[in-house]
Amino acid sequence: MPSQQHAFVSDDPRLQPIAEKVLASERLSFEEGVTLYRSPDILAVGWLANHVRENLHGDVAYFNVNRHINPTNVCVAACRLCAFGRKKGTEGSYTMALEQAWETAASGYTEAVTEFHIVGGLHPDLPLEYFEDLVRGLKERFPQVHIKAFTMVEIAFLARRAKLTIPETLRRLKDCGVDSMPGGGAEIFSDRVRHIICDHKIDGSEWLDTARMVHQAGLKSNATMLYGHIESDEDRVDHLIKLREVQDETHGFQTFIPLAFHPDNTPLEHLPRTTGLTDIRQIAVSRLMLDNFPHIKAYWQMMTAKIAQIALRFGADDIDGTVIEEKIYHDAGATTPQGMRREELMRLITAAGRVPVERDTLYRAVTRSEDTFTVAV
Ligand code: V47
Repeated sequence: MPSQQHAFVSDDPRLQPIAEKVLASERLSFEEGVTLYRSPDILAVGWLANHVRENLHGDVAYFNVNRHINPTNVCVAACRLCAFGRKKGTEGSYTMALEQAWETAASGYTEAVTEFHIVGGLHPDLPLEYFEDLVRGLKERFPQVHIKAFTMVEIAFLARRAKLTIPETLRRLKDCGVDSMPGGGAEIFSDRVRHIICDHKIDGSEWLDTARMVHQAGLKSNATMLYGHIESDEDRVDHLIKLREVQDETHGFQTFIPLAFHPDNTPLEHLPRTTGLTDIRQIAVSRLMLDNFPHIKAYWQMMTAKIAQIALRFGADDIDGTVIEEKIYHDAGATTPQGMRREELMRLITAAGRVPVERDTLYRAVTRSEDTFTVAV
């Protein structure tokens, strides 16, 4: 049952004016965002986030049946945050032949997937045509499946390599069947932090500009934030506000996904992992600051199924999908399973007191019979 009938109470007097604004649907400021990160009253922060979440989505919690495909881990960048990327020709590096990528798409669970989530390294030699052929081949073989592919970082890289503008690159990718873009590569927009954790990537303003162009091209995208490394509370609020500003302009973001840094096998291995409370608070603050984002995702693979369940009461309305085979987090020490069955995702959501709704990538309800699906339009 939605819990909005209870009144807001908190031992932290700094939360009272924030609560008044949230209850009046007013936008929170930078300083108020910092206060939400620092308040000891996590239950009150969560209550407010849950209030917003239930106003938007009632008791519904979304999941999807998807498959991740990482065509290559070869990457010219050497981001300190990453355990996935390899230099070309070094041990553990791989690049899928197209046939292999299409076979990967078909393998795994028998449940018909509604989405392919495709991201990979910045390969020095793979031309734009490889990715166009990859996507075209997937569309031929799986015409019903939505293709959510290539982060802003990959798009900017592919455009530069092909000597095309970003809008031209987007047009080509759209023409061969890309339907939307995932939210990765945003990390933290602060230049100071970016120089340390991902020096070779596009900077924060380029990421935001690329997202703008994606949305102007008529494609939806997601957005992420990598937290739990060397960023400050102020860096996190700055990141959220920059996303909120682009969203005011374009309305092209669907979902925000906060990603907890996993340090294993990275040059930042000495950093501690985030705690459950940090993860929960991140979900709640995201829901409260991103007043123009329809969805907040508690990505179960990253935060564990148990924390994702709790997050459904602290602002999240989505736990992501079956995934089938995850590499980026598992290379960095994630201990969650590689994938999860549809039934299990539904059980987790139901046990959290929410109503599971299978969605497609555009948040339309999916109805299944046998191993096929239809989408409500
Ligand atoms: O861009 C890389 C992050 C992202 C590490 O859009 C790491 O629906 C933690 O973006 N520890 C890829 N994080 C994942 C991603 C994503 C996942 C699920 C759904 C969607 C979506 C997007 O993972 C990267 C980077 O920000 N990452 N290495 C690490 N060691």
